[in-house]
Amino acid sequence: MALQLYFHPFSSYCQKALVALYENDVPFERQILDGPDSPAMQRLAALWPMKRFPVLVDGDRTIMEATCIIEYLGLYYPGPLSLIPADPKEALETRLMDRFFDNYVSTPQQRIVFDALRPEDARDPYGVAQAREMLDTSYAWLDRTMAGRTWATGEQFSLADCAAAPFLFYADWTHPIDARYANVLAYRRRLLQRPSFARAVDEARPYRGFFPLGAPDRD
Ligand SMILES: N[C@@H](CCC(=O)N[C@@H](CS)C(=O)NCC(=O)O)C(=O)O
Repeated sequence: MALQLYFHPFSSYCQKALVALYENDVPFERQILDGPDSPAMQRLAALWPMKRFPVLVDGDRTIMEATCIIEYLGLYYPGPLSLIPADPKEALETRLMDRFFDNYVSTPQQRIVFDALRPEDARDPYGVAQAREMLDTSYAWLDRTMAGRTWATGEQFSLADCAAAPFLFYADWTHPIDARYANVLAYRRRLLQRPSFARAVDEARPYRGFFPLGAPDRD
């Protein structure tokens, strides 16, 4: 039975998993979560009560969390590109950068976007200001870290780049990356040119109207 991916094309965490699938041309069936009452969403709720996505189903196994999905693909469906280095010390560097993108780029970015979706009287300006401050700190740290690197950990495209691609994409829409962070901006451009991510971005184009802060007319 084919792998099933429960996802939405516009979701950043889903794009993280899609980049890994596309990098190695792994075949899978699309279970698109098109609305809270869709049949796919009902099946997802039965598989994973948190109802967070992406979720991968492989026969009777359910794998949640984008990072774990990518680790799972590497173990059970390996392709020509290994997204987690075989060397454990290099693998640690990859996981470290992956954690950075999840926790310090995506988390504050989502906080700002989800705040915009709240009713006006339930908004949290203090939390949004903190999230913006964290993104500024992240951009500054990443700019220093990326000096002389092509991809997140050096010259090898990895799990960490699968995370960086959608998270920097949406972070720049949400809280623009200042021109002084030239290394981060150049890295974001390289990610956009990577065919696996370019495909995910193209597939998500029809949904840009969903972006609550207004999608910019670029990328
Ligand atoms: N920790 C999860 C986060 C997944 C996540 O937050 N996905 C978002 C879409 S980008 C989601 O499920 N949103 C639906 C919701 O919050 O109810 C992962 O790494 O996969």
